[in-house]
Amino acid sequence: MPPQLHFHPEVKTALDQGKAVVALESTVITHGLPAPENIQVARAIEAAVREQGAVPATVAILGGEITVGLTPEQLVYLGSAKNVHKCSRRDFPVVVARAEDGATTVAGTMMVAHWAGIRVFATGGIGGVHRGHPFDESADLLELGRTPVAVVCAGAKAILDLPLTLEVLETQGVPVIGYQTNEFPAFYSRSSGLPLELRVETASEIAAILKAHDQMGLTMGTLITNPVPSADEWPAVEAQSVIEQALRDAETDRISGKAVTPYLLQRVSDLSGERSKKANIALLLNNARLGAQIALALTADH
Ligand code: PSU
Ligand code: MN
Repeated sequence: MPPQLHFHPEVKTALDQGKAVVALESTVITHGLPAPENIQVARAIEAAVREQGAVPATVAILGGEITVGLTPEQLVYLGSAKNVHKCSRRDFPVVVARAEDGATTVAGTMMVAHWAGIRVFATGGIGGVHRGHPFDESADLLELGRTPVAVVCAGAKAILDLPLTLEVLETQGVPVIGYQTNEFPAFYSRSSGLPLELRVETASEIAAILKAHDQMGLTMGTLITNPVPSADEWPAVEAQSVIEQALRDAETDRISGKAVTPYLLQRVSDLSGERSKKANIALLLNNARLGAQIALALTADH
C-alpha cells in the first residue's frame, strides 16, 4: 500500500471488519457536473450507498494525499476548488509529488480502490473510444484490463464510439455484465442497440461471479452495466443532435487530450439543460444502490 494512502476512519473500520464498502470517483464531481449542484449530488450518491447498508468511500487526492473516504468538509472543498487536476493513472506521481489536489477518474479510482482493498466501485459512465478518433482511447479501458475492481456504470455516453469501446473491453479481457438488460446501456438512454453476451438478474449472481474471479486469481476488472431508470431516461433519438453539435464544437475549438471528455460533458449539459441532468443524477444514484447491493452480497457469508 502506498504511504500516501489515507483512510477516513469510518472506511478504515469498515474494511478492517470486512463490512461492505463502495468506492466512488471524484472527477464526476469536479469535471462532470456543474457547480454548485455537484456537491449536493455527491452527497446524495453517498447517502444512496448508506441507505443500502454499505459505507461510501469517495476517492480524491488532497494536497498530495490519496484520500479514501472524504469528510463533508473535504467534499465541499473539492466540489468548489479551482485547479483540481483530473487524475487518471499517469497523473498520480506528479500530483502526489507536488502535493496538489486531484479528482480521480474511473481509472484513477480503480487503482486506489485496489490498493485500499475495496472490491466494488460505482460511477456514472466510463470513458471509452472517441468517435472519429479511434486512437483517443480512455485510460479507463486499459485500467479495466489490469485492475481487479468491479465497476458499476450506466454504460458509456453516446459522445463515444460505443461499438469500438466494447471491442476494446473484449480485447482487454473484461467481462461486461448487463444487469437486467440484454443491451449495452448508453448512459442517458437504456439502449444502444448493441447486444451483450451476459445478463444477470441479481446482485448475488454478480457477487458469485466476482468470487469465482478472485478464486482464480484473475487480475482484470469487471464491468457491470446498469441502465438508467426508464422514468429518467433521455431517449437516444433526442440526445443525438445535441451530441453531434457538441462533437462539432470540440473540433472547432481544437480540444485535445484529457480536456476532450470534460469539454463534451459540459457542452452536452449546456445544450440540453435539465433533460440530461435528470438522467445523469438518476443513474448515478441507481448505480450507487446496485454497487452497495453487490458489496453487501460479497460479505454475505462472512
Ligand atoms: N463520462 C461521464 N461522466 C464523467 C466521466 C465520463 O459521463 O464524469 C469522467 C470519468 O471520471 C471518466 C473520465 O473516468 O471522465 C474519462 O475521461 P477520459 O475520456 O479523458 O479518459
Ligand atoms: Mn482521451
